[in-house]
Amino acid sequence: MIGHNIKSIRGREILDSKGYPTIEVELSTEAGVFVASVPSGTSTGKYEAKELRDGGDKYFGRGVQKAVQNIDQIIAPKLVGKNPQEQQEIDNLMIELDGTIDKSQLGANAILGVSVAVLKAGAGAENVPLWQWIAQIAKTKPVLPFPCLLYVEGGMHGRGDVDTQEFMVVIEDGSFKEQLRLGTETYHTLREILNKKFGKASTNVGLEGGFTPPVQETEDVLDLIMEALKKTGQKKAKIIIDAAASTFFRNGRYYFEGEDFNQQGLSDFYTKLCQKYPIIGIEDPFAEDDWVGFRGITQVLGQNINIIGDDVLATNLQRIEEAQKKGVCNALILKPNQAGTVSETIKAAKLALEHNWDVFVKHRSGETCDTFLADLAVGLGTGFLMAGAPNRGERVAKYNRVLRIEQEMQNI
Ligand code: 2PG
Ligand code: MG
Repeated sequence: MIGHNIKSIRGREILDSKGYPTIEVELSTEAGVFVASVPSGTSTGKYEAKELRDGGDKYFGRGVQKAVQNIDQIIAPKLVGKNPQEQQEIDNLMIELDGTIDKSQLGANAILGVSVAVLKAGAGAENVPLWQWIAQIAKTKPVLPFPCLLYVEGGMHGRGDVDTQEFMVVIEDGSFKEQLRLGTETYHTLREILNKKFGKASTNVGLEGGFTPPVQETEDVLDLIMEALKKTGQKKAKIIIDAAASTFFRNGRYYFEGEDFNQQGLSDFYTKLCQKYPIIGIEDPFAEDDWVGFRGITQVLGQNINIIGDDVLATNLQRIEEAQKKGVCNALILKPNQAGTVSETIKAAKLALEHNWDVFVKHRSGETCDTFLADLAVGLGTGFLMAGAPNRGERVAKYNRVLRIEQEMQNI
């Protein structure tokens, strides 16, 4: 490998899918120019690495010019000349440069953008597809993921009708291409059902392309999804919900569907849902600090159901370790921007996989058309990809990338 060291790095402010600023990084080596951009959440957890925002008037304070400056003036000078295949070393260097626990000094958005661009340059230097390079450095076995397609959005992502934030469907049947087809056909079928029942406005979509019908109860949404699955003849379909419970938790109580639940009440509610519907996973059933609630439900449902930690674990190695010790959760949401570097994301995934946890690689509500997430899911062999509905370009881009990888794998 000659001449593949980093020649230049620069950041810029672009827009994410919600129309708010985010970071894009352009990194060049002799092998080419590598571009990476970072997503941003809406129902953001408090233990996530912190993105840096400018404050002030521009873009209502959400500008990322300071983070861009940090890339250009602080990170770039230290990284130019380095071998992009030294991912761990480069990530460690940025962590040191930042010097905080939550990456708030330079900004997790600045650091992750550079980290992913470095990863892409590493793959470029090796002249292999990104997923293959990820598997090489992580020492994992590449596997195509099941697509967890989003059908309905509520909570902070929808119009505010149903409190449950996300309803996803996984059809574990055939190849990735086939699963995507079946899941997408059912998505369109659900649109028809909603259109007939509630009129065309009910088929408008939320931040991640899921429908936002005027339905208040989780069970009613699930019934509509079951109707669509029945109509398309899906027998192997399973459902995952993201309760995103931190969003309806206040002073020790859960304000959900017009009721005021304690931990036991909410746990009973989920248990009933699991008895009635083919649910295989509940993401964030309790709030991010409610380890008691989490442990309880992991004990009650954990044998058969994935209790998936998102806000509660925040792709954070220490939190995952602690959760595993305490019997909290049995599956992980993997979001690179919660961790802030590629290396930490890989470590989090491996820690979960080593404990036989299922790992769900997941997008954010504010996305870009970067498809790194698809390569990450395949390369780490996590088994699951949650990239939203089969609708909205920034979501579909990730599923389309897996379709390409499916072909690439056949040719290797
Ligand atoms: C979640 C994510 C993605 P956000 O809660 O899982 O759907 O939401 O990106 O808004 O934090
Ligand atoms: Mg979530």
